[in-house]
Amino acid sequence: MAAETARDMVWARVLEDGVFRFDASEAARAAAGPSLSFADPRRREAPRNGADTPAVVPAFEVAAEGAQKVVVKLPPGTSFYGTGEASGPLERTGKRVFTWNTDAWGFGPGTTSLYQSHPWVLAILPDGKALGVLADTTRRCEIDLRQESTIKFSAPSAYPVITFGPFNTPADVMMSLSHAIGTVSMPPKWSLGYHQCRWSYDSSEKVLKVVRTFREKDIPCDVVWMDIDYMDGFRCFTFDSIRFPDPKSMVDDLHSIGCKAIWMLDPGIKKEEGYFVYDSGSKSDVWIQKADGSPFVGEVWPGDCVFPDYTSEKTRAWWASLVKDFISNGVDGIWNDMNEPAVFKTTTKTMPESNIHRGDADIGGVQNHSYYHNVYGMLMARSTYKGMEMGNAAKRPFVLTRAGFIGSQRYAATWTGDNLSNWEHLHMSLPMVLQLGLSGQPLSGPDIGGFAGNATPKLFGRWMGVGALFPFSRGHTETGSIDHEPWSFGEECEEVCRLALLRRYRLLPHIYTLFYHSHTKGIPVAAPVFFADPQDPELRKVETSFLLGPLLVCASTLPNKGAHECAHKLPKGIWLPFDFADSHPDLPVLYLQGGAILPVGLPIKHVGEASLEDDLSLIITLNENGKAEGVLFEDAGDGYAFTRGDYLLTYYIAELHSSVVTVKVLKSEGSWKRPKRNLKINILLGGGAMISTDGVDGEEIHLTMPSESEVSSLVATSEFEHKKRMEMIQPIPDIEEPSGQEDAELSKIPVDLKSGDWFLKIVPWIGGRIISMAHLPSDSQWLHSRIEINGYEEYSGTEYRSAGCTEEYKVIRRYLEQSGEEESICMEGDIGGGLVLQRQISILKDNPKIVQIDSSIQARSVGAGSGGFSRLVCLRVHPTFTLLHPTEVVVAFTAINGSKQEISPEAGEIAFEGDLRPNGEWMLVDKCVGLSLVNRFNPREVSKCFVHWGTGDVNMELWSEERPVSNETPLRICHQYEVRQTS
Ligand code: MIG
Repeated sequence: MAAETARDMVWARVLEDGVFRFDASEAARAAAGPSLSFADPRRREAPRNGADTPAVVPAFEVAAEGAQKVVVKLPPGTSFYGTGEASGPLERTGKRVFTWNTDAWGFGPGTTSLYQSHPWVLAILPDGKALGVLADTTRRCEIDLRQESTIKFSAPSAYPVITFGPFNTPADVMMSLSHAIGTVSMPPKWSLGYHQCRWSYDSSEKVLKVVRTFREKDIPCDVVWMDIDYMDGFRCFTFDSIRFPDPKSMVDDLHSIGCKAIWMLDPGIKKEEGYFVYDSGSKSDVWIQKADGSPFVGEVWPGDCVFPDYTSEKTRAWWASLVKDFISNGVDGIWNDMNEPAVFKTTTKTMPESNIHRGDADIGGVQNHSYYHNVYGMLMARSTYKGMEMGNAAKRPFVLTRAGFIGSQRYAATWTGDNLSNWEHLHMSLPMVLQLGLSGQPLSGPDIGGFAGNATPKLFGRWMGVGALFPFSRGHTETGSIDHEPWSFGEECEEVCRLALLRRYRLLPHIYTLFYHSHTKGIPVAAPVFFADPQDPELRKVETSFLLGPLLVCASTLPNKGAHECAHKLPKGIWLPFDFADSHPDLPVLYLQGGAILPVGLPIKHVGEASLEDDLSLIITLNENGKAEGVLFEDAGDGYAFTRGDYLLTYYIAELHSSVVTVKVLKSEGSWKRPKRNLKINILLGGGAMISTDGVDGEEIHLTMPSESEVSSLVATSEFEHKKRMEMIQPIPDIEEPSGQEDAELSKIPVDLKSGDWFLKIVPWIGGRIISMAHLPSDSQWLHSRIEINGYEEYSGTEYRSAGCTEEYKVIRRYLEQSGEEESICMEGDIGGGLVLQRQISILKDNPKIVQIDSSIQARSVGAGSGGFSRLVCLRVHPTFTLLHPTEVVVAFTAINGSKQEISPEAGEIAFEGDLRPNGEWMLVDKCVGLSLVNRFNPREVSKCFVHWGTGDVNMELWSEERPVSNETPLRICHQYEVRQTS
């Protein structure tokens, strides 16, 4: 019921020209909690003077309990971005995101909640102007972009909506947003080098060996990471005394070869008397409480844990002082993991929403966990940052956080969490990094090579090729995987990694300059290609290329096609390709925009190797008028002297006059003196060709342009040479089965079944499993969809993964809708002893709302001695469904005996037999979105129904009776799924 409507809506000018705050009503305005996204929350509250009026006005709808819906309607042809850390395509029309920080191991393109929350949408209007909309709530918020050109937010309590613009360009919106939420803290320059991580390099020797190997092999690297196993029994702020007996001296050794060390700190503190962190935290009363006021205890790595309540200054100060002491062990940076916060062995994967935070009044006061859940990670990072500052005020803190909220770039970098080693995740890593950039977080990157599973050489090399050009560049992999260092995948891959990283280091002067701009102005470092021309609708979905300022990086995420073989859509104007004589079929292709000067450095192996006196190069593409300009920021690379003017910011220009190009310093800023250094000038001509000359930096340098005909012959020669080079170079061989079957499986392509209301993905090579079951009208992905596990599967026995069943299924029939049939697939897998498991999956032609799965265990060649007929078999249907709202779901049905049943997650595991079985239908009800997944079956075929609630998922199993089968007596279960709207 809309108790309050647009009539009551109030608005105010805030922050700066073009920025407005809207509230559902005066009362809603008063009820809204303080901002946690704003760097200075008072700026959201203080009206500004001005005469401007909002061009875009949101419509509010408030339900009786205070839940608030906001709709922003924009002109047709609007494209959506932002929404923070979210998977799926870059252009977000058609998507729905729920802001709820979640430990999302193995997420897929359809996952709706990842580790971070950004209730923020960037809209590019049809004319190229841009508008940003922030729903300033910490609560679980639905961002619904399913309806074209319409933004819908809904959250359970009052919150203001802030609109930024429309402004002329998306960069203008991002700058304006940064005036609200702040910018990225200036990263130390070393943190823009390459980082090597794994779970875990688990001894000092191993850590040093890895770093020394980088040096021996001439592969650049600046940082090595210590994952949880460095700790003594996962106790934060401790070191394992055997494997890391003397961390300080290990770090001294690392420093002596130019490498930094980053160490993990999780929020879960082992509940153990005598452990100094637990004791001092208990004494200071810093733990999050249960509703009854006692400390909440949840299980994480160390076992039973308590959790610091970072919502109070007292707790943050306590944590920061621990961090400060920790720094003295030689800690260059800190990695905050598991801070959604993740809690093991719970259905919700986190702590109860009824837990109590004793937050300070200025951030919202005492509230339950549902209020602070999404900002917990950011507040942890904030206090970690503070502790690093206290530990060494002369250094810029470096913190990496997994969980975050809009604004967390002020304290920490981030990565895109536990991705998978496959091509889909390589692809997704590009839009994810871009999306974070468009949500205020410029310093991000994926686990290069993929976290879960084993990469193949090709995948790893390609991922490094593009990963080396992400703002944050770190290789990482899970425990138990094969080695994932640049040299772990054969010579060709190693060479690609070396080239990729040397490229990054040559570009570091530019990347560092971009970060200076991002820090001072709030523009993203890696931006989508449409930033170069927001009016061009064809650029708005481009997601395999991105801009680093005027530098365009074009990658390929296709296994069988290099970037040089793909057609890249270039923005209008002049874009000239170039390389560092390092072009390679497995590396991205680089272009420089007309009118740009790109500063590049030497191919160094770590940041400390560079000095201000080093040679510098400028790569130049002249525009139509024969002009170009560029900028370079230089300083000590760490510390804060730059804020007091101790830096050198140089604006270079190039101008062509009667066939002579003059390159000079237009102006410079800062108190650093320009050193005497060589400056190499390279003017791109096209096709990779360039003319070069040397001069002295700061002085005017002249270059004579070749004649037009000379230019075309230089271009032709260069193109020819380039082509020859690409043909000669050995690309990384495409070994599809390098190390165990799993990788091969990951690289196969699922069979799509798309018809009516459903879109299914089926993987015949993994037990004929369905890994995705998307209901199109509601945009719900029901199955828990990881390619290696879960989804919909069937067993031929009562044991989990019954022995004797081949994983590989044969597709024996496939009907497509186009051929006038219903969309269906029939598969068969050998389960041994002359038996097969046959499964037909169909979307019914006469009722496209229904998916039908018809399975049977049949006898094929059962004879004397085959073992078939005497074998007891049971057909067990085993689907795993994702719980989008784990606290608001139930399994509901009417039993054969007429009783009504509602099973909630607390039930854990429960079986229904005899009269207690559902009467032919049961359903998974999501009360939050008002949808139910109805599962119909024939009770005569089903002897037992079984519910198993897991962590964020549920199994609803159907078991046949257990008996032998013959030709005449197959075992069969035919059942259906349909989605029903429930109110
Ligand atoms: O439950 O510390 O995302 O990067 O290697 C897993 C071990 C905990 C999750 C992180 C991952 C890290 C891993 N952590």
